[in-house]
Amino acid sequence: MNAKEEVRISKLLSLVLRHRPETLDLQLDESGWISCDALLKALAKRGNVVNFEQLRQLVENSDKQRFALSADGKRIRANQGHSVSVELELPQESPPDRLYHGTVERFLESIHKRGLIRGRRHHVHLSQDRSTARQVAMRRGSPVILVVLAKEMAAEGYAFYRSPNGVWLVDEVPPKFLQSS
Ligand code: HQG
Repeated sequence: MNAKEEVRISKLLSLVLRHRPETLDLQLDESGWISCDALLKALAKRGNVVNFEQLRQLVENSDKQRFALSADGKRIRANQGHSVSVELELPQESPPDRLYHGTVERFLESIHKRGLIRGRRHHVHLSQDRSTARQVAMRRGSPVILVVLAKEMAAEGYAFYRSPNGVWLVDEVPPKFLQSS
């Protein structure tokens, strides 16, 4: 697959593995996994002929490590970002002092009132560093970076999870734990 083709298939996989498995007549198990075999067959049925080695490379090359293969290589799932109900069973981890969230000006008023909310996703996504947060925000416009007082939140009992691709996940961030940078 060339790079353009890989991006196209990666976008299709994000749709199927996070949001709409029914697009390819597929079902995820309760932890979000699906058999690679079933996935490749369903893709081929719709004219996207991909072999296992190409799929393995796509998982490996994914800029944000969006997908994971099971240890035996038989199953695949999205690392995070789901809107369908899945239990990722991610380990709870102690966050660093500060985490970052990239957003845009037009959301700030609401964020100051309600804090960060997860919307359609399972969690609010936080970044380990400012530059990653900036990239996340740039999908929507001119970036505004918010500092999250992660350690203070954890001390008050909020659970933090870390996805294998380094994204930090929390259920919410109340306004008192947010600072402008
Ligand atoms: C905003 C991409 C109003 C929030 C990225 C964000 C990331 C509020 C938007 C991953 C709000 C939600 C996630 C409130 C939060 N009022 N707006 N109270 N609370 N928001 O896409 O963090 O390419 O669901 O600031 O790289 O932007 O999908 O979350 O702007 O890792 O792999 O509501 O998605 O990765 O947007 O991005 P999203 P996000 P992928």
